[in-house]
Amino acid sequence: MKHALQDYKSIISPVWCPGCGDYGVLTALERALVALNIPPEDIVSVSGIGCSGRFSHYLNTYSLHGTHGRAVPTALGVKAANPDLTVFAVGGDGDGLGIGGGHIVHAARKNVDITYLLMDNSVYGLTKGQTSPTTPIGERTKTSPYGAYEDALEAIPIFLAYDVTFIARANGTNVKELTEILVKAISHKGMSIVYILSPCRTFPVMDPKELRSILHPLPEDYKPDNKLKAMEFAYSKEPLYTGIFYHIQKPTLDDRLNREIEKATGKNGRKREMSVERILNGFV
Ligand SMILES: Cc1ncc(C[n+]2csc(CCOP(=O)(O)OP(=O)(O)O)c2C)c(N)n1
Ligand code: SF4
Repeated sequence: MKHALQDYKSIISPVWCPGCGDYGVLTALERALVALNIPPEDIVSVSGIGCSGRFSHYLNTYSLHGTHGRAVPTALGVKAANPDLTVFAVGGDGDGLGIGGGHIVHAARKNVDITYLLMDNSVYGLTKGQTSPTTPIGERTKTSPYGAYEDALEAIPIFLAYDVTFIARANGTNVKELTEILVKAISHKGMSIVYILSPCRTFPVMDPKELRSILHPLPEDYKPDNKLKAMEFAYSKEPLYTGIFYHIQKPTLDDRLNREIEKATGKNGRKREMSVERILNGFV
């Protein structure tokens, strides 16, 4: 059956402010799902807390709106339990790089096959405009009235150091480019992070026009298999590159777990059958 855009649209309408960058991200993800024709019932979207954390309500898929900073480990658990599902983790820079920052490295070490949409607006939007881990130094916010005094975190070099197997940066307002990147990220076998610049309109830190003027796609001959080259391009501020910085293959968490199950039981781990009934019977 061929799925249409309407199949992925939730009956709940987004309550984001008019002009919020998150609208573009939702549209791009819906288009990517149409392109890949993944049945909505085979998808789970797990989100953290924040304006971007509302995302999971707005997709007509199974969804889990979890706790602040825990989208990645929760999505990891979902994928480990049922590897046939397409699993998304979704959240903001506060959720993913502040309170939840410690989780990314461990998901990366396992190379769990999830797609993480990290929507960065360089501010805490939901709680009304506090400084976030990616607020540029000197920027005035509600909690930094004299300008942010900490260094902003460099997300892409950190993901590279963690050896996340698919790393991309995209502009949330460029729906065409983001859709193309999401199709590749979802198709990738292993952990993918799509780091999306998604400006907040109500507590603006990034000016969308200024942002567009410095953004540039990675060069056409750029090859995403060289981590040192990727680091060099990731640190560039002007231009600020968009596209796929890094893309390599490694065993996924599912591959690793299956190997362990085979070692322990001598049976093909992929054929493990799990059901609530079976687990409960184990206690009888
Ligand atoms: C444990 C915990 N601490 C703090 C909060 C308050 N809180 C809710 S959302 C949020 C930050 C959201 O910022 P971000 O992740 O950047 O998302 P945005 O709203 O900008 O999309 C905070 C601090 C919370 N809900 N739970
Ligand atoms: S406060 Fe900012 S991030 Fe939140 S919905 Fe409004 S524009 Fe979007």
